[in-house]
Amino acid sequence: MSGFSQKSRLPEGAPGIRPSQLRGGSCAAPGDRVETCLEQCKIVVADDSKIYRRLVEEVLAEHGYMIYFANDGREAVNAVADHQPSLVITDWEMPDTTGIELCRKVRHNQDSYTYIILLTSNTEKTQIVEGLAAGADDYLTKPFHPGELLARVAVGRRVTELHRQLQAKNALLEVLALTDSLTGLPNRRAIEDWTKRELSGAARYGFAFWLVMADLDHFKSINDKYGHEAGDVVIKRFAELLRENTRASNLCGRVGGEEFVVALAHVDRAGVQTAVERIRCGFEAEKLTFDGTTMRATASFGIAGFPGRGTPDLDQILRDADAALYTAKHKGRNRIEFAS
Ligand code: GH3
Ligand code: MG
Ligand code: MG
Ligand code: MG
Repeated sequence: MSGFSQKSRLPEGAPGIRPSQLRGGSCAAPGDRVETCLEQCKIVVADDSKIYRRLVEEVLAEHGYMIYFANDGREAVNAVADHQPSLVITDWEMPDTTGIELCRKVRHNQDSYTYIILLTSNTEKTQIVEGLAAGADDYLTKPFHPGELLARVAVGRRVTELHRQLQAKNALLEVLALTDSLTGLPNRRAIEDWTKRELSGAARYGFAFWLVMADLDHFKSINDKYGHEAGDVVIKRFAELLRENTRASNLCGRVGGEEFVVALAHVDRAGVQTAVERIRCGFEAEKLTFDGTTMRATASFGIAGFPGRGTPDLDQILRDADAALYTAKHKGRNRIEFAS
């Protein structure tokens, strides 16, 4: 997109990866979706045979797995949805479904990767191929060897752990890619995405939308006089002020350098003027301190809007806000100008 002209650097202050949950408690006999609670690796065991549920439990429970039992397909689907297990160990034939059908359902619904092991008395290769094609990761034939079950579960656990780490890192990267590192505000890309969405909403539902371009005044001289770090302090404080004065339905961000954008919706011209004037006055009144030195700074603002009628043109709105900002600078800075 053309309008927002500067680039922000890569961010550092984004939310951390969610730690996996730890749970504890007492163990229960195999049966109706009983929780056998040891540590955090959750396994749903779906089998209509009580004997096999018990056999699986005997192998896994003492190795710290948290087991949820399901007697049939419906219970298994619910248990997977409720507990988001790392693994599902499923029987091939159950009263209301097949292990293959369960594989398909788990694959279809899942938010995070679940490793599926088919446990079957069926040694027919064609059926095993069918199971793997339906989404199973592995299979074991009944009667199973306890050590082999444990080993295959451990493989599954490693695979899901890797999947989940990757997923968490991707989520973090997504946040980082939209965050400005110095201020923690949304960056240029995030603002672009948001304003495009918001502007099309404004056109569809007929509400007003405003873009405010803000630029710190004589900022180069602040850097020259007090140093770059002091300049950063000023930028961060301005960002905080924007955040403090931005309602949940609006957005503010740093487009780069000492330039910021505020986007406001559902407000008239007088409302925008009041909101921006509050920011301008607040910043002007700030005593900014760095290394024991007190500094003062001001900012200029250019505002352009979409009235909620006609076809919006984001690039034009940005050009208009930029031009208004230029006028504010030209007229002496520390002031607000609306696009003509
Ligand atoms: P005007 O009132 O016309 O906007 O003047 P100005 O000095 O603010 O504008 P100019 O574009 O000449 O200078 C902007 C300065 O902002 C130059 C650049 O070094 C500085 N700058 C850009 N990004 C950062 C940053 O992340 N930290 C600091 N400390 N300075 C920055
Ligand atoms: Mg069965
Ligand atoms: Mg500038
Ligand atoms: Mg400036």
